[in-house]
Amino acid sequence: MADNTIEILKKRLGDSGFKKLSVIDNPDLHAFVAKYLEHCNPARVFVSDDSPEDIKYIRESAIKNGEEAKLKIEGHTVHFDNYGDQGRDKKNTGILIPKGVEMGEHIETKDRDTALVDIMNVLKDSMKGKEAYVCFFALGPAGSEFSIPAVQITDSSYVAHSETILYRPGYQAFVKQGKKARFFKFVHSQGELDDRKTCKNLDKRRIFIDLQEDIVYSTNTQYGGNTIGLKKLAMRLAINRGSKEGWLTEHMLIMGIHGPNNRVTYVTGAFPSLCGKTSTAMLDGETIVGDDIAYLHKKDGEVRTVNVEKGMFGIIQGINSKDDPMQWKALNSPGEIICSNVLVTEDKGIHWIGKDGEVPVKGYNHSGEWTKGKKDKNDKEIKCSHPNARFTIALKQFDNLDPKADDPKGVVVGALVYGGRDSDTWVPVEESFDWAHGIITRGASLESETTAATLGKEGVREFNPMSNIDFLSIPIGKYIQINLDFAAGLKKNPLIYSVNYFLKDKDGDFLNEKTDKKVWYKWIDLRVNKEVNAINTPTGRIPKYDDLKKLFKQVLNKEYSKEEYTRQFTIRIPESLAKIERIKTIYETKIKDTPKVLFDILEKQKQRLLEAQNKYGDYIAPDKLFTNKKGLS
Ligand code: SPV
Ligand code: MN
Repeated sequence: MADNTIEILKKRLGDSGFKKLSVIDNPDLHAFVAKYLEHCNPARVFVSDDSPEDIKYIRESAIKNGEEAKLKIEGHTVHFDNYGDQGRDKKNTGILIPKGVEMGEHIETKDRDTALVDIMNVLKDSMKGKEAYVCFFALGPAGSEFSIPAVQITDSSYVAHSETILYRPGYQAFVKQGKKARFFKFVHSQGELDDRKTCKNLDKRRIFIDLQEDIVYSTNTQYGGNTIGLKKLAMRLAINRGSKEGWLTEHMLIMGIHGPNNRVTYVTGAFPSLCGKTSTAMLDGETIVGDDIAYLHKKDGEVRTVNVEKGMFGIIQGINSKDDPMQWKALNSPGEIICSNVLVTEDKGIHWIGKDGEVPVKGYNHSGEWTKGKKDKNDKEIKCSHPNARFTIALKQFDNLDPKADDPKGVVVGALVYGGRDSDTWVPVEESFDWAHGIITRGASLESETTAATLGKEGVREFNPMSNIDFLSIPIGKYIQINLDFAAGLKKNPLIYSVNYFLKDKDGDFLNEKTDKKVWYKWIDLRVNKEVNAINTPTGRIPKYDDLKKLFKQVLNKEYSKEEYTRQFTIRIPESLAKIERIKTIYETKIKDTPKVLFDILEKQKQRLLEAQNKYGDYIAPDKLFTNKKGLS
């Protein structure tokens, strides 16, 4: 350790903290911690070595500091973010880039030199009078080749507490790896707080990602997506690192589908926020590995994946006893859970939009004291909870955790699924012809309609390749090329699917029930294991009616009619053509480094659609395509 680093650390950490840090033989780590503690100037510093006492200290600090309050059920707490700090702040989140580097218009960037000066100004003395926490985590399972060590400095006990629930402990990995640790670094300060312990200076909110130093800075915000370093902030660093090393970081759930004879097929799924990602990962009868972030590596000719996390930062809106029995049970049982931005009633119970039972007439929520009908400054009604209200829970609290969730080797990926909120184009489930066709026509063409949870008009389609657009730290064209190249050298490519849980008929009614998705995944398992045929369409391969009928009966005990099937699986040619035009235009006009093959694949799809349109008209029922064995694959 350099002399001045030792001096600073001794002064800042005290004996016990200094000892914990010096056990780790990594001068870069020491210099990093010393630099930001000296600059942010907290009154005290707590270093966690992941011991049960240290974890307990962090948990209790959140209550003592007033960032969390205890609820009626043992182990449950509530945390509030400021009324204007309820989601990811896309505008003030930026990748720092040196002059001359371009990321394209979809990726928010800031000039690196200017931003670093700015952030250091904002961070100066930002922790004054407060306690800072220095915590170590692993992104990925312990002892895994996939895993990346990470250190978090934060003055928020809520952030530190959330991370102890969501991520695997990392202190031992730092000790073991010493100088060899190639770690990510996160500096977070919530800045000044108001009486409610929420951020006061939202105008100074910044989330800056410095790829050069693998550091993310976050200030004047508390909302988890902006502050929990290991979540969406680490994702940007990991996408950049993986792009240089040949592996992928995806906004994907990982789940085990349980097929015949105790077979388990692992599937990953990418969905934009609020499009059913967590509810898919939690499908009953199946097992969850993860619900948000996956690292995918190639190993011995196979694709393997791990969950970067060990917990869930789940949306609480809409959780009810019928549709989400496992989350419901956890939310009604003792255990460690942080609920954020929900309604707290006098008896320390909670309520949220879509919970079973009557909405209470009053309570306390993200807007302060609340009574039914309360309006905000813009005359907008404040619901009992925020649509993006969340609950933070360790996956081990669920009975459906997959036994391989912590396997350092990860699980073998049988299929990748892409889905968005799409009212009129994609059928409920469809297989791609091959890897490149799937990456281009599913992943790279993913769109999702905006919901009430985001500001602005509802139902507007937004382009969101691989559901990863908010987290990209490399240009989109390059990212797509890396996805295409990922299949090189594989012995057997995972199959690629699109799913659509939101398809509507002409009257605007949903064509499927929420639970129907169970059947799509069982069908995917059968396809991956080559147990059923599928019908060729101009856009891919769809299930045969007989197979679905059988699965609906087996899985949901439901009579699935031919009429329902035809309505759901009719190929919509005008909508499919319009989608190709929209996607092509974006890649042509807005993305400079689009791989040429993207246009080739879209063009071929267009030609197939036009041919089919000529032959059968605008809307093609599956029966027309499946007249003989020739229509099957
Ligand atoms: C998402 O919005 O995709 C989330 C929550 O998983 S956040 O942490 O805000 O990104
Ligand atoms: Mn997410």
